[in-house]
Amino acid sequence: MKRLLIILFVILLLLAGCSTEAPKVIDVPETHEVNEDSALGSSGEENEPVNDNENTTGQQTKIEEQPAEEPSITEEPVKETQEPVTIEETVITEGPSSTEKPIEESEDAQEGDNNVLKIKGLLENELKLTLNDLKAMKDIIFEADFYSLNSYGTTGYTHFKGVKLWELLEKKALIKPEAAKITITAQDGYSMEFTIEQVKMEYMDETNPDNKYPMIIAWDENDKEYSTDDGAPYKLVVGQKEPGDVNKPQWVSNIDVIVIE
Ligand SMILES: Nc1nc2c(c(=O)[nH]1)N[C@H]1C(S)=C(S)[C@@H](COP(=O)(O)O)O[C@H]1N2
Ligand SMILES: [Mo]
Repeated sequence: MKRLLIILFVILLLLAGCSTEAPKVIDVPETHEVNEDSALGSSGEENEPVNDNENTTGQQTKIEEQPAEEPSITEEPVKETQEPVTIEETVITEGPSSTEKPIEESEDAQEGDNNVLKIKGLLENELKLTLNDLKAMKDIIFEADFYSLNSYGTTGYTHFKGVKLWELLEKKALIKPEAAKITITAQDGYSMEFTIEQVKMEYMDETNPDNKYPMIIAWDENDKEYSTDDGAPYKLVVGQKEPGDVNKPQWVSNIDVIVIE
C-alpha cells in the first residue's frame, strides 16, 4: 500500500508538474506570439515607416492631391471667374457688335441720305442730287490739282474732280437774283459761309500764279471716289484768294446741305 500511495503521490506530482509545465509551455508560445507580434511589430514598424512614408507620400500625394484639388478648386473659381470674364468680354464684344449692327443698319439706312446732296433756299429749282446726278452734269465738271495751305503751314496738292458750284447754282438750281450768301454744312455740323461773290470768283494757287480755279463740289479725290461708308461723298474744294491764303479749312467734307440766302 505504501508503494501504491507513493506511486499515486508521484503521479500526482508529475501531473501537477505537467500542469505547471504545460502552462509554461503554453506561455512560451504566447511569448513567441508576443515575440512574433513584436517581430511583426518590428516588421510592422518597418512597414509602418514604409507605411508612414507611404502615408507621408500618401499624405503628400493627398496633400498634393488636396492642393491639387484646392488649386483645382481655386482654378475652378478662376475658371468660373474667367468664364464670366470671357462671357463679359463676349458680352462686351457682343455689345459693341450688337450696337454696331444697329449703327450699320442705321448707316445702311443713312446711305440713301449719304448719297443725296441737298441744295435749298433762294432757288427756282431746289435740288436733291445723287452722285450719279452730279456725274451726269458733264458741262460743269472741273478737274485739277488743287493747292492747299492749312493753319499749321502744311501745304500740298490734291487732285479733285467735281462740278463747278457757281454753275451748279446758276444753271441747275436757278439761283434767284436776290441771293447774297451761301452756307455749306457737313454731316458733322462743320460749316462754312461764303458770299455769292466768293462763289462766283476764280481762285489762285500761290505756287502756280497763272492757274485759275473755280469753287467745286468734288466726289473724286486723287482719282478715287469717296465711299458713302465714310459719309456723304461730297467735298467743297476752294483755291486761294491770294498768296498765303489758308484755304484748306474751307474744304468742307461730307457735305449734307447747301443753303442759299
Ligand atoms: N466736315 C468737316 N470738314 C472739314 C473739317 C471738319 O472738321 N469737318 N475740318 C476742316 C479743317 S480745319 C481742315 S484743315 C481740313 C482738314 O482736311 P483733312 O482732314 O483732309 O486733312 O478739313 C476741313 N473740313
Ligand atoms: Mo484745320
